[in-house]
Amino acid sequence: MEGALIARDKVGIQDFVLLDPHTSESAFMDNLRKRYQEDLIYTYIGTLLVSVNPYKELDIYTEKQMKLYRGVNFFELPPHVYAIADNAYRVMCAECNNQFILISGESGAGKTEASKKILQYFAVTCPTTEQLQIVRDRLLLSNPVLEAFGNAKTLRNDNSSRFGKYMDIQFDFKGCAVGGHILSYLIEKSRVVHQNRGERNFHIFYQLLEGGDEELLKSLGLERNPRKYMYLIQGKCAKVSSVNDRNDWRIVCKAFSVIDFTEKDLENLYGIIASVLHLGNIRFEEDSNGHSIIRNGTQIKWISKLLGVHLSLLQEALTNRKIEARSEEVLTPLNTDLSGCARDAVAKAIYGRTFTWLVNKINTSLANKDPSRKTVIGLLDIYGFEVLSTNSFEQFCINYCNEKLQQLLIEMTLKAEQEEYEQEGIEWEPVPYFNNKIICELVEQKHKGIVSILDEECLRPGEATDLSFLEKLEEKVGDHAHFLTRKLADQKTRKSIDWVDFRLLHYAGEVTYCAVGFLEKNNDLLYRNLKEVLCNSKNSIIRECFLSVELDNRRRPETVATQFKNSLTSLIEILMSKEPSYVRCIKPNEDKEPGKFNEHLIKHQVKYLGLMEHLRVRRAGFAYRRKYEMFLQRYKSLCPETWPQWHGPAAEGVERLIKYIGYRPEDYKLGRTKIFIRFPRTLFATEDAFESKKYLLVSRLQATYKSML
Ligand code: AOV
Ligand code: MG
Repeated sequence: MEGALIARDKVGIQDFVLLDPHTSESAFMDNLRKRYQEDLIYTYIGTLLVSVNPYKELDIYTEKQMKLYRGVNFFELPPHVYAIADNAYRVMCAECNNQFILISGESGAGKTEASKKILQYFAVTCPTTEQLQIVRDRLLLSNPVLEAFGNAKTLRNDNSSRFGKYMDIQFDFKGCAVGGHILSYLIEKSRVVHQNRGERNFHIFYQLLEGGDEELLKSLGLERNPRKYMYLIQGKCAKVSSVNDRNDWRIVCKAFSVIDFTEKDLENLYGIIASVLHLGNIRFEEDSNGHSIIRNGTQIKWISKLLGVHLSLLQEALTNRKIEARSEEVLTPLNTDLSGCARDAVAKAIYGRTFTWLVNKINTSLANKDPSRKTVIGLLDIYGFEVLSTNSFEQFCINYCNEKLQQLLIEMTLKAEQEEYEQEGIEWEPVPYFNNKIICELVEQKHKGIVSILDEECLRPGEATDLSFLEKLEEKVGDHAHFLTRKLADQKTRKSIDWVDFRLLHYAGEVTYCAVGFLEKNNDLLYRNLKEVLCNSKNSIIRECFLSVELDNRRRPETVATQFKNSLTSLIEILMSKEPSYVRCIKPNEDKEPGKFNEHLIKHQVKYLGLMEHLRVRRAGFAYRRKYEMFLQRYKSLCPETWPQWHGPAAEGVERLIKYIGYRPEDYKLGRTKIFIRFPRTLFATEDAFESKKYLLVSRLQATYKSML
């Protein structure tokens, strides 16, 4: 029975658990390197998958490969992201529970690619019906749409996700994919108006200019050359060799039609994309009083036409601020700088809200109306940890999000696992690990954390500044071991920190954040008169995005950081209620090139991802555990003594059962309420016997266990 034995790869070892028990970090690295050089990018640590980005197309994602992994036990084939997907699917079907696959790793490590491969795997291998084909297509095609609007070229990754995405794929009791639902997290809106050198705006702008036909561009008042648009030229790299904008445009258009966008939806949507580009080209100049006026009327006319908003009101709103004093409304003229800020705020607001509209639209098209029993597999693909030369509010949010996921992983693996052994009375030598909870608390603690301090400063308009925020931080969290500013730093490190910076020691390394812009980005305010203009838009997407109730609501909206913090808290709750599988992605080099295994960079990731600790816990621990009752209920047919019914205590029944089928003492331990099984293969062999019509096969099973001795 080959299935029960762990296949050896040509090169290296495919499960780190099988390396020498005293595996050092260098042996770990050796195995990873040897495999990587042979294009074996996947390796297990027990049931966790480690993946190293190959930066080239491999022929391991064919339909044939997918079918190979379908319904096959985990360790029978070389490690693969398909095996993780298939395992989650099978457990979901067998135990009727919800699963999730958490994919983590830093920017460019391969998370989005892995999540797409998993989705494709389900689309190809799950049973389906003719009616359900459309769901399948929509699930697959939701990706190119969201990537067009939510991904961009950064220095770290040519297709970097600039939003977080959690997707539930819903299955019916037959295992068919019947629907889906997407939650999106904080899109990096600031990119719409500003890009760092070497980076681009969101893909969709370039796709439209490159791929849209003449007539469409003409109707939108656009020129084909992206260099004509201020919002597209700041990074100085409109073209990227690895990205084919024209082709991607075609795919996005196809996706629009499959996802059920109407002609009108598309007209409105294109109008919005074009309006953002026109907005970027609006220039202001001063009149004789120092008040700003719009220099050239062409762009604003196009915007008024495309968004269906009143031309003179829009003009007025971009150059004046309306303040309500008692019951009177007073218009205060803006200077050119403030007008520029108002213009950028509109561009960011309409883009950000349109993105949310898109996600809702996709969700409507993926919604499954059948209320019958469903289980889900959740796929989490967020923006990875990133350190840029200048890190701002966006990096702070992204890195905090990564910090939270690392915490979830620790809670669900290293910590929970070790606590369970203790509770169950299993002898256990604790494995020490770094718990990043302390950093999460530094950011999110009520009243005392960075987000609360930032919010407090945002409540003092006119008085607070980014610098006063920094001072408050020094005052309140200055003694925290993971926090540093120039004032607090010692002589040696002082030079590398600017006066406007603060530094956090994240689980994945130090990041220096520039506090400039934190208050404004956290407040994310749009002048009231601009909102009014948009609320009266004739473009129905804009009207749906800017509801007039917002104008009546006098309460202060939640700040961006607090909204993000709350949405992450509920995400963690969603995940905690499901059974996890993990994919840990590693980025092999900074050059996005195949074949380059940068020891230093990879070792750093192995360290901060906690892979050695995970290995230690896995090796000393147990791969599977089941409550005695559940284990007995499932496998009782394998032993005449427990079949058809065992009347004594479940623990005793389990003991008889495993003795009968021949488990060796070192394969398992009996805890207070559960049986712990050391290696997956033991459980798989048991499961195989169960599946193959029970105790007819027990004798073969017994022989298998003997052969393992
Ligand atoms: P990320 O999602 O982890 O970064 P991606 O999944 O976008 O990273 O991967 C970055 C690039 O690496 C892709 O565009 C591919 O060119 C290449 N790549 C990754 N995985 C594979 C694979 N399995 N096979 C071939 N090429 C691959 V970020 O979204 O930046 O955190 O915010
Ligand atoms: Mg990504």
